[in-house]
Amino acid sequence: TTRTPLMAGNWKMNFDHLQAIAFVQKLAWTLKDAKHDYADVEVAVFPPFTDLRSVQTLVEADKLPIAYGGQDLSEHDAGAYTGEISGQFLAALGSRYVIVGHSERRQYHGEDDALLGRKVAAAVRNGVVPVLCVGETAEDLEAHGAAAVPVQQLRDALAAAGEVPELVVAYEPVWAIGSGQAATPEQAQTVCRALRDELRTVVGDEFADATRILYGGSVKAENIAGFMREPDVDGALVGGASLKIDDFASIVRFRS
Ligand code: G2H
Repeated sequence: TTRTPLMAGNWKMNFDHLQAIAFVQKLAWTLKDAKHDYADVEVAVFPPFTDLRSVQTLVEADKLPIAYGGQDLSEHDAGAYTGEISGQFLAALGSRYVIVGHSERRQYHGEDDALLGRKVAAAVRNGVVPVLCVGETAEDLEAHGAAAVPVQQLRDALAAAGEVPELVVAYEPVWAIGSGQAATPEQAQTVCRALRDELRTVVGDEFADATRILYGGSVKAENIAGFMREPDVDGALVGGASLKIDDFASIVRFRS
């Protein structure tokens, strides 16, 4: 890739704020010892909302080269929406990114592409970069092949979003998530390429060439290098392996 790789840890519902501080501190130490190995890699973590203030305090106090953000956000900025967290609040805590449309939100909370487009717009409105997740289920794969559904999801979300100055896309085949069965680098490349072509058509060449497209789904220290050799894979969204310091640090240092 000619783009700066992004290695993102999606903690899902793991680590309270004390565990979060301990983890980020230790991650920073581990990476500092190997600074030359990851000089050109951007590292981001996505803790639960209740950890974000603690992570911000630590990152700002020690000037750690670690970005962070929320795992979701409301389509609204404020108001009578019990239980929701807005892009405004995430921005106020220094969040650089926010995950939008993770398959677990699509599956367990019924989030559809129109809603996700409005969430992308809410992130943009507040100066937070959306990490839009797309991906096909095993049934989609069987019925339509790998790329059709993720490309359609991207198209529909962008149509509902309006103007998006900066975006990260995460391709996460649902059948590969938490299953231990990752896609092959070739499969990931095929879909990431199709997603970039879609950005080229809908937004334009400059935007398509600048946008990081990540692979996610059972990424581990052992398989990251293979994905990163593909020209259209610009990083990873890592779940399980992002909760273990050594595994996540090895993923960040995929070049060594
Ligand atoms: C996909 C991924 C992180 P895992 O959900 O977003 O999780 O790496 O555990 O498959």
